[in-house]
Amino acid sequence: MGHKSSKLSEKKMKLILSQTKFTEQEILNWHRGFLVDCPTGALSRSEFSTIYSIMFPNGDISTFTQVLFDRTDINNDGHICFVEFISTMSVMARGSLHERLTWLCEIFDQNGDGILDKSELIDLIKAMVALTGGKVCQEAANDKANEIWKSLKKESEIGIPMEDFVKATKARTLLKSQP
Ligand SMILES: [Ca+2]
Ligand SMILES: [Ca+2]
Repeated sequence: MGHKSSKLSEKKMKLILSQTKFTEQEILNWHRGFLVDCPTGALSRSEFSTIYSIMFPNGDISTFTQVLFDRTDINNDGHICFVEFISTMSVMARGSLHERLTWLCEIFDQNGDGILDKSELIDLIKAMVALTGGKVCQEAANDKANEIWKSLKKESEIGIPMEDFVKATKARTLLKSQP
């Protein structure tokens, strides 16, 4: 207590409460854990990757963590502060299926055109497998991407519109009893 970075200011707490689905107590717990992993209060790219590789040990999610870092670092200063970190955790941990799928699509839509091209789709599938605890395999991700590509891409389009992907994946996930 008393150390500047060890306490969340009231202003920051208010901001986080308004931007996330966590309660005040949960935010304090996250903050405590964040400072253990990161006593300086700001995560570098490599610290961020390390945390995620511990959280998702089953696959190579380096592409995902790189993209996620860029996306989470909202003010672009090369570090993730607690407010940036907790906003991302809120979507990952508390978002609805629709919110999480949309968020993932937005992360992987690297050129921001609202359409998933083939390589964006493959990276997205690899991340989804890793995030659900599966083992990531390039070949299986390619096969899955081809299957989705065939079923969702219309003749006239250059890729798959994000909303079509979200809708189809949501329907499939809800229908399936096993992931
Ligand atoms: Ca930042
Ligand atoms: Ca795109």
